Amino acid sequence: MASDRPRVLSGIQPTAGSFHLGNYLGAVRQWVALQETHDAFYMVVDLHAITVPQDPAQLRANTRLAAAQLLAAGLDPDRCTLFVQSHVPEHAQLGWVMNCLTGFGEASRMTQFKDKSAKQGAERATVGLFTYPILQVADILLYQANQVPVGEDQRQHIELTRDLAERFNTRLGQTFTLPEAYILKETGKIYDLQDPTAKMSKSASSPKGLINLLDEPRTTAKKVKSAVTDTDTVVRYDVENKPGVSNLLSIYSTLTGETIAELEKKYEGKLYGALKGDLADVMVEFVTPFRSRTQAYLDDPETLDSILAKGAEKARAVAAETLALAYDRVGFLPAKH
Ligand code: AQP
Repeated sequence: MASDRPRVLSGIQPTAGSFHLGNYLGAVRQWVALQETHDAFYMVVDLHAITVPQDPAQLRANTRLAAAQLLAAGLDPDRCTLFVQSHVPEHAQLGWVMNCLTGFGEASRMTQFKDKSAKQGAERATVGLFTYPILQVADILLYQANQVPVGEDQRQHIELTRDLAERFNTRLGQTFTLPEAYILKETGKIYDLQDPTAKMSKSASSPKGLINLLDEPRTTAKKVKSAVTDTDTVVRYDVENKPGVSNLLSIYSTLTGETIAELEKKYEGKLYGALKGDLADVMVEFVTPFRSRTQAYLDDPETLDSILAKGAEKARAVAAETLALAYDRVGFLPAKH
């Protein structure tokens, strides 16, 4: 594997059965493209998943399902390293070191924690949920990643990663690469189809605005056709005044490669129904083969597990080297084997 390429690292949680359109357009689609130009490490972040309660059998199934969806989306194990986070114990090990470098106030400012803990009641939130951004810092630094392809909601965590890497390097000597967020303007935030000012999210209050890629295509088409727009009739990209239509245009444009300007022209003089109907067709065309490719990987769990085993081995080789350096810098006495 070429190692003179810049490195990317990213992860996705196995917390819902299906990926949603926000996960795909905000992150996974970029992962697929970046494996061609970068030394790419992608993982299913099961350690992050248990920051909220998980049924063990379901978590195992969802971990395989997440890997199957990543492969179905186009990740190629010969072009990237695909693995499961818990298969590489160095994540938790470096996570602890980074915990000890993070200020309590600094961690308290993470808006994702505030949002997520508010949803489930702050009292019930786990300490793991509070510190998950710091585990994410370790995830990224272990691979000396240059770029981290994620959605807009993760920007603050990449900033935290840079801050902690810099702090560690300054106090203990140059150890970690400072990563940059790789966030596309057009798809960094995909919005809920029923509430186009809120992020599309698996924990939205209603499933109507959430497009799950593994849903029945009929359901998907229906959700697109009943997307909330506005009382105006002009198909125009204007996030401020027409968030619903703008969201549909972003999704349409990304999936088909047609520019927003081309789409505005195409729907000139037409009603929103025409835009929604066509986008529903585009979505169905996209999800139908995605669903069958995912199923094909699930039908062959041995191949899937062996892809993940090879990925973990490759990931560990890199992670172990970084952890050893970090442990040495911290001053841990080396273990004699
Ligand atoms: N709406 C979105 N638009 C763009 N990118 C998004 N991502 C998530 N939602 C959007 C990006 O997807 C990647 C994986 O995120 P995750 O592992 O946090 O997946 P999730 O738990 O399914 O994401 P949710 O739905 O956002 O979870 P909750 O409801 O728990 O908050 C990340 O790169 C993320 O930015």
